[in-house]
Amino acid sequence: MRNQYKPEYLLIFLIGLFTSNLMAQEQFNYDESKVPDLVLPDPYVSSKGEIIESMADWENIRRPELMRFFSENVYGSIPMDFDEIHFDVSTDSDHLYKEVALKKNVRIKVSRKGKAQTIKLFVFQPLKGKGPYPVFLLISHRNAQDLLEDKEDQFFPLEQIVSRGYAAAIFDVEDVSPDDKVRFSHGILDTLYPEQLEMPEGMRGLAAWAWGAMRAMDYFENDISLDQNRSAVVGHSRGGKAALWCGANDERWSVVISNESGCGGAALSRRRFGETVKRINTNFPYWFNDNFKAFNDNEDALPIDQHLLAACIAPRSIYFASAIEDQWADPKGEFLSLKLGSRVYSDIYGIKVDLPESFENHQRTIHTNSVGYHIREGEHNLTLYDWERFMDFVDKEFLVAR
Ligand code: GTR
Repeated sequence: MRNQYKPEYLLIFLIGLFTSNLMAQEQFNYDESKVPDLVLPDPYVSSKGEIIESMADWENIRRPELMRFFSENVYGSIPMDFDEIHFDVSTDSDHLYKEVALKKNVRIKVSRKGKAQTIKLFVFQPLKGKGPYPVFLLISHRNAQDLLEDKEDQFFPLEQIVSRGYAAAIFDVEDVSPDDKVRFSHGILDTLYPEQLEMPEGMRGLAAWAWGAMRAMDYFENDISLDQNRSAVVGHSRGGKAALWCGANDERWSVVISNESGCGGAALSRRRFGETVKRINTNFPYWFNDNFKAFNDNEDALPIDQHLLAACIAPRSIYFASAIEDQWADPKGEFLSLKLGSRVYSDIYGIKVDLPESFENHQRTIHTNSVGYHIREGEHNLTLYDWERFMDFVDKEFLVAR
């Protein structure tokens, strides 16, 4: 039979062409031998060529410049101004964890220029022991209510956290900036800071989540049973990127914990391994500011790399965690970033940081002064295993007796 032209053949052909093109573009490197040599910005040379030698040089010249570079080119700066903040607190005695914790439902209402946004913060405070309790705050991109109703899920193992003498707090990013390409502005960006949306260097989703964590910290400062001076901000993956930006901006956090945050978080952007800047900007254009798009396939032009974000958190404590099967997040790039960034802890602040020279792709935990790290077996996730390591580290940092 003679081959007849049918319009659907053309359609199938076009779909085939489109998907094969897409697949050809979507090549991500997982081969260590194909990673080019890394040339990274030097923490100790400013953009004007000044040599950074002292704590004063770091704090007055280099750190402010790096924070500006991250603001302008990556995350957007976090607006600090609002007119009013109000905390409406009710305690809840009938909940799943009532044997071990007092639950506080906090509604944080922030107003600016006649408009307001309310964030729900849940705080679980140990029933035993004596306050003020040190706090772990989780920036949650998973539905907080669901997590609190599911005892099996250990993404936020509040029973274990509370039983170790910590308060466990959580808010859902949905209340601040929904984790959605279309709806992301339907939170503080539309209500409180609409001018940010007009600015290519403005705040977008991740910086908004960091802003939300800062408002939780405002609450901790107002609750006498919580110890805001011993507080840790934790995030997993996209939440871990936000935790890092929050911790770098807000010096009230004494510990900053980033779990498997990968590209645009803990991992070095210049290392060609796993997720790329272009891919993250394409899939999640609302996480970073518009200027970051200029670095798609152009990471070497960035005035920073992610090790310098870790450095900006110094001398406060920092923790990176990776998972061996989470190659998309580039565990080696996360380790190297911590290793290189933590030089500032020792060189500038005189803290003896003892991380191994090289990355090893097997399960291990290293808790050194002010800097913690672990890599575990398994996939991309936040698990009880991770939390137990975080708590061991934070116990040591806060000297909490168990
Ligand atoms: C992925 C994204 C990663 C990471 C992850 C997550 O799809 O590519 O950068 O953030 O989502 O948040 O679980």
